[in-house]
This record gives sequence, C-alpha cells and structure tokens, in this order.
Amino acid sequence: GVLGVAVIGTGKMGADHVRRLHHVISGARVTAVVDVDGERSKALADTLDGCTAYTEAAVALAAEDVDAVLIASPGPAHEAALLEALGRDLPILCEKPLTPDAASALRVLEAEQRLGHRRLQVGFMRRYDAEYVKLKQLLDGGELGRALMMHHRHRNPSMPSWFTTEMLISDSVVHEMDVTRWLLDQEITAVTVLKPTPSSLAPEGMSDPQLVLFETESGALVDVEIFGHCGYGYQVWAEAVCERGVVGIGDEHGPRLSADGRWGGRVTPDYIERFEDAYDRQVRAWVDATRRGEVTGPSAWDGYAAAAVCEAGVRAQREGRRVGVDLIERPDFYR
Ligand code: NAD
Ligand code: ISE
Repeated sequence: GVLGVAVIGTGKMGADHVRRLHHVISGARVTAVVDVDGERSKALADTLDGCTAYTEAAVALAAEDVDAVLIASPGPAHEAALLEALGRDLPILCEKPLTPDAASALRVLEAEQRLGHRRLQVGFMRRYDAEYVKLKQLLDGGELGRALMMHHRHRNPSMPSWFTTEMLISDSVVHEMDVTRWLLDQEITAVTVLKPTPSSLAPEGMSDPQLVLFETESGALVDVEIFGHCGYGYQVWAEAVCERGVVGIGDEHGPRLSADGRWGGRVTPDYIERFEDAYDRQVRAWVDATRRGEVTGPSAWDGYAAAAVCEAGVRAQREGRRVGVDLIERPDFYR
C-alpha cells in the first residue's frame, strides 16, 4: 500500500521533502509533520490532506498511519529522533549529517544492529546526482587506473546566520567526505585544514573560505575548497586525477550561451536547484526500497565514518595540525 511518512523538522529541507513526497513521488504520502515550532508544522499540515501536525516525534511515531520516518531536523537533534524511530523498528531516511560526532553516530549504529536488520538510509544525496554517478562509473570502469588525487570545490553564496566555522566542516565538507569515500571506495585516514585570511564578506569571526586536505587508505590526496560566502551562486565541482586520465564534473550545469560578443552561463542559486534531481532520486529510491521491504543507499556505517572524519576535521581546524581519523573496525553487519 501507500507508505505513510512522518517528516520530522519542517524547515527548508523538511518542507521541500514534504512537497517532493506529495507532488513528485508516487507510493508515499505525508501523514505526520513534526516540528518544535508548532505553528510551522501546523501551517504545513493544513496544506495537506490527512496530515497531522505534532511537536513531539515520540507522539507522532506512535501514530497508526506512520509507517516510515524522514528526519530533517538540525544535525544535533538527529540522534534522539533516530533512536526513537529505531526503537519502533521504522524505516528511516535521515538528512546528513547522521549525527554531529562519532560517539553519537556509534550509538545509532549499535541501536540498528540490535534490531538485527538495516533500517536506516543517510541523506548523502550526491550519490544520486547524475554527474557524480557518471564519475563513479568511470572510476569503477578501471580504464583510468588508480585515482591519485581529487580536487573538490564547494561554494555557497551565503550561509544562515547560525552557521559556524566548525559547521563548514561538519555540515558542508561532510558531503565531500562521503563522496570521496564512495567514489574511491576506501576510508579517509587523516585530515588537515588550512585557513587563508578570511573574506571580508564572511561574518565577523568566521574563517571562510578554508582548504581541507584528506589522505586516504590507498595514499590518494584529496583537497576541498569550502567557501560559505562566495556571493555569486552555488557551485560544486569535482575532479579525479588518475594514472591514465583526468575526469571532472561540475562545469556542465549549462546551458552555455554565446551572444553579443560574449560567452557564459548561469550559476545555480542554491543546493535546492543544483541537486533537485538528486533529492528526487534519493527519496524515490528510499520509498521504493521501503515498499519492497529493503534498505539501500548510504548506510549508518557511511554516516558514522563521515562523522569520524568530521571530528578529525574539526580538531585539525582548531589545532592547526594534521589529525588522524579514528574508526572502529567495520562490523560484518555493514559489509
Ligand atoms: P532549518 O533550520 O531550515 O529547519 C530545521 C527545522 O527543524 C526547523 O523548523 C526547526 O524548528 C526544526 N527543529 C529543530 N529541532 C527540532 C526537533 N528536536 N524536533 C523537530 N523539529 C526540530 O534547517 P534545514 O536547512 O532544513 O536543515 C535540516 C537538515 O537538513 C539538517 O540535517 C541539514 O544538515 C540538512 N540539509 C541537507 C541538505 C542537503 O543538501 N542534503 C541541505 C540543507 C540542509
Ligand atoms: C547544507 O546543509 C547542505 O547540505 C548543502 O548541500 C551544502 O552545500 C551546504 O554547504 C550545507 O550547509
């Protein structure tokens, strides 16, 4: 039957996922919306047939018409919602980051393992973006040989007022941590963060932009430019330098126009537009798998591994030195 979904957190991403579940994807409907801001969830529920607004996740998840949970509250609120949903053995799609640090991510891994089956997909949606998927296919194909280096650029026009220097790592670069692990099919072993003189357009006290360097198990070097206040638009770019060729994505988000003696194109304004297709495919894959009784996509292990790299990254940023990543051995459950 149709999957009844509770959406926890009805801010920018939560509201967009509600729209997607209702208007883009078939097989699911939003039966509950939860937000600590009761007026916000109520206003959203009023626009949907058969949807109830709640202020507490525990109450919403006990409702009879809730079969699955999409978590889109801020990262620090994820652990409580995840443990509540896992306690009820409900299928979950949880926005990135799984949790903000490795210890809380481990508690989530343990709770899922206690169930004896996987229930959780993490919202690392770049794995569903058509350009990243092509890059992955080329790297997996083997003709290019081993990846020696990767270069990433991740630019946001601006960040919300509550955004911090640490969040540039734990909330933004977490995407490059996940795609790097996924594209190169190996773990990140160490992180270094370098900070140029900040842009005068960044908020007072924020170290923006930053240059982040990952080392990986096979000895590849991966750099990430993270820029939170580039001003001009939203751009994500990646290039893998391999033994027998170089492959990149990010420039083709066209169209490229030549007219009046100039050539150029438009830059997407935000992630909502740049990754619209990826969010759609991600949520569709989750709904379809859940209805088949399966769990696919990035796992809680991927969420934990990224959290461990974030933790090393935030320490590297604070202490101004290279910090090794501390990972537990991967449980067979996640192999
Ligand atoms: P937001 O601030 O716009 O919305 C968060 C909402 O959650 C707010 O309405 C807030 O009142 C509510 N909330 C706070 N604590 C809560 C709790 N304990 N229970 C229920 N509701 C609670 O934030 P956002 O930008 O929508 O981000 C939400 C999540 O989505 C974060 O995990 C963020 O990292 C992630 N995100 C992912 C992407 C992506 O590209 N995949 C992009 C942006 C944000
Ligand atoms: C935001 O939370 C996201 O997930 C976006 O995809 C990312 O580009 C941005 O930097 C994050 O803050």
